[in-house]
Amino acid sequence: MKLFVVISLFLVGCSALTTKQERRFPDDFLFGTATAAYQIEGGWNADDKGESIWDRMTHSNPTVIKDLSNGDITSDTYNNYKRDVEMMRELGLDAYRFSLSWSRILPNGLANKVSEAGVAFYNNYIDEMLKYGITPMVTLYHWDLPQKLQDLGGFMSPLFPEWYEDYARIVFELFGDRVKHWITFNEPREICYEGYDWISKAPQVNATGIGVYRCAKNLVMAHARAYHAYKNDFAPSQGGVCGITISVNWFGPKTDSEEDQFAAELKRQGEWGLFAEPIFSEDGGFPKELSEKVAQKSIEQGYPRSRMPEFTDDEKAFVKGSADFFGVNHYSSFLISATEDKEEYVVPSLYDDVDVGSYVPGDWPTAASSWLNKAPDSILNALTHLKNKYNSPVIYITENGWSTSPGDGLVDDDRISYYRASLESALDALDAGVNLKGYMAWSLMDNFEWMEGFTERFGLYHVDFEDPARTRTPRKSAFVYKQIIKTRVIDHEYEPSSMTMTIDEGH
Ligand code: GBH
Repeated sequence: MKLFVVISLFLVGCSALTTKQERRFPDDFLFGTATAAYQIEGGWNADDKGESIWDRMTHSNPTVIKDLSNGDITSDTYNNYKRDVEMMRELGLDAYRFSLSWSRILPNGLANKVSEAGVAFYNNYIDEMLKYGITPMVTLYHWDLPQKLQDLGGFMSPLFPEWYEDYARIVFELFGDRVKHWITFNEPREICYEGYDWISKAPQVNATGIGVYRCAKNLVMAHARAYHAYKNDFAPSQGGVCGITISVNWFGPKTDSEEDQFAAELKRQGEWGLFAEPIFSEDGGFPKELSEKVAQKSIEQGYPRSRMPEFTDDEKAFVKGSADFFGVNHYSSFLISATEDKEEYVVPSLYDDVDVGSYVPGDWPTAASSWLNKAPDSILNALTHLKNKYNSPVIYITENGWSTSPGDGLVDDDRISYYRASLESALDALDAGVNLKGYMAWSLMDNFEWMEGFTERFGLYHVDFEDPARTRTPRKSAFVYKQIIKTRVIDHEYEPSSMTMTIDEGH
């Protein structure tokens, strides 16, 4: 009898193990890491590279960056790209997401002059990845607008979609024989809201309550122009896909009340609906409830018309469906209230238009970045919402990661626990039928964290910014991520046996 109990316990144990092992990521799931040009490249004026809005802002107004730093050299990928690819091989990555610096390719921003040196740099980087079977996933725009285009109005200019299409065509032509995954823009909300409304990032144009919506429309039109250019003139011969990356954090209602549920919906519309709705929804155009609210407030505030522009029917039709996939940058969750947790918002502004409160429960761990928390079911909630709302689009998680402080060392157990929780949540999303095809960890290595400079670290690899060689050293999380990629399973017990990195056979 005793033996029987022992044996059946053993069997139960085994089957629990097998069920656990059945929670595997599919073999064709793309595991990667992500970076962005201005954050890692350096070489800010190498060869004939043109000035970007981040070069201009950090040089002319250095105190806006927390540690007075800038991206002039940063991780110096411009001189270290082979080491970067070696790190990708060490991790066993399937894919690598990075962005192109527009003014490195077109020093004037406009298409009259292409930089040979700039193109050579990206050719070398891409070819080095392909040599080792790593799939490049390329973002055309990750925030570093050529300053010359800013001088002409940047995202406020009605000409912006035209400039962007010209740039996109050049890039597809140059690299499309080898690059099959294109992302037009990284995080429109951050571009438009933080650049033209809340002015927390370059170009810091104070057009609050107006700039964000104007930018949103121009950006979405630019995206659609690049998408159609690709589908009509490049995809037939090159055979790739083109999408957009939007920051989709999760905003749920703080209580079950109808007011809070509506508040959460308004918040989602203001955070990412502005960009997702015109592209992915059935109806097209800006989100309905938010549009109505902005129109009404605008009139009350004495404006002759809504501060939010409209899309014509032709424009709606042109933009609708203009993405082969939805790129999701996901970091945090927030609970939204119609009445509580509100702050004083500038009038007019996107936040004042949305006019809700945002709350983070005390038991959700927070990273070195104030806005970054570890919430239960964060990815599952965000992705199932997108699936239901937008008819099951193909989704890539194009960023997800955790920040630590510079002194925190190489043993980053909090980051590991965040990654494991995120990936469990991604598996839950797969189980729920979300069409999720890949996951890019932010970030391959420490880099210039925008307004926070080098005071927040996101890397699987530590970068020594004091060292002219910018030596890269794997953190513990690098070994854990590597193991997950290799086995396609999240083993919560796994501990690396040493901190020495090697390249596995076949990579
Ligand atoms: C991503 O943005 C970016 O794409 C990437 O370049 C960046 O390095 C990475 O995240 C990590 O930050 O401090 O309260 O003013 C994520 C979305 C939106 C997060 C703006 C930081 C600033 C909020 N980001 N937010 S606050």
